[in-house]
Amino acid sequence: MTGSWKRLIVASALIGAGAAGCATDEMTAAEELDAHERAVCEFLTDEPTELDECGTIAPDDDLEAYVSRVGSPSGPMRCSTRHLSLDERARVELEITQRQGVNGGASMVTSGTIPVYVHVITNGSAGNVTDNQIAQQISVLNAAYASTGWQFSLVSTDRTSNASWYTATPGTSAETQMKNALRQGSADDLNLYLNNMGQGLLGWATFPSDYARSPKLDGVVVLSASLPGGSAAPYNLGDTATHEVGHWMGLYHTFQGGCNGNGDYVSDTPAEKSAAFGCPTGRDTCKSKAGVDPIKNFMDYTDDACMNTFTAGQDARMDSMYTTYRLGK
Ligand SMILES: [Ca+2]
Ligand SMILES: [Ca+2]
Ligand SMILES: [Ca+2]
Ligand SMILES: [Zn+2]
Repeated sequence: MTGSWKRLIVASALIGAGAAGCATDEMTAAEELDAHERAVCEFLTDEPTELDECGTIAPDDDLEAYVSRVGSPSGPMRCSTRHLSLDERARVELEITQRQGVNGGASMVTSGTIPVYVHVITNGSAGNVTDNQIAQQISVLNAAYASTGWQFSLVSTDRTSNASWYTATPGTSAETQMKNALRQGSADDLNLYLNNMGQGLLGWATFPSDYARSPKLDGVVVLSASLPGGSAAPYNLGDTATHEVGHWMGLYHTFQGGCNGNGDYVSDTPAEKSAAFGCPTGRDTCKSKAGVDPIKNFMDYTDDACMNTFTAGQDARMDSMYTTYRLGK
């Protein structure tokens, strides 16, 4: 989609499949995982300093071997929500700080029930998730967000057969057409699209700070098969939606920015160098920073059965983001 990933694909095409096969044979499982983590890290950011930190996760030749064999971001790739640039992050921090200054922050909203409009996209035969699965998905969201004060209430479900929207990915004209046609409500309404985006992706979301610029694009898209009872094991307990709604509420990945800088701008989530996969208990990728990696956090990349936590700091950030960018907008 952007930057480094595309460049890597081009490089791997030049290397050719034969060379890749030799290199792959020499990689251990641990090296393979490191290479995958670096590929994900580079996929999600264009920031030069953060790309440099991605480069410390795995050596260049391991990454080249990995990409030349895999060919595109595949395997576990929880979400393709892009990391905001450092300039954009700075703007968001300024805007939410200014909002907190209004009436001493007295009008900050800390809880509420968010209306949900569900848009089921099929290709005519596949993708027709049931009303029961959608009800279960809303229940999963409400359980996950219970500690934050935020809850979700289904308003309506519509169903559309469209082969192009069924495989829509972020940044495409299919995404724009789908959302222009189907989006309901305003900034404080959640639009949840269910499709089969492909490319090994599970979902993507827009941030609250994107709303003013692109109101029609606002919302969350998740893989139909990630709903409770879907086929995307180990990502079929409904926490892809939990994770993507976290972005929609203003949260970044716990591993954003790696070990340095502001990370996810939440003080009670320990810094994490790269996305975690599976459920690696005790993982500690930022040894110089306090705490083990927050692998159970909904904003990491671990399996649905592994993630079960939003922190108090994340709750406060969601409250602040909602108040600044969504409330009454
Ligand atoms: Ca709250
Ligand atoms: Ca943090
Ligand atoms: Ca640590
Ligand atoms: Zn994400």
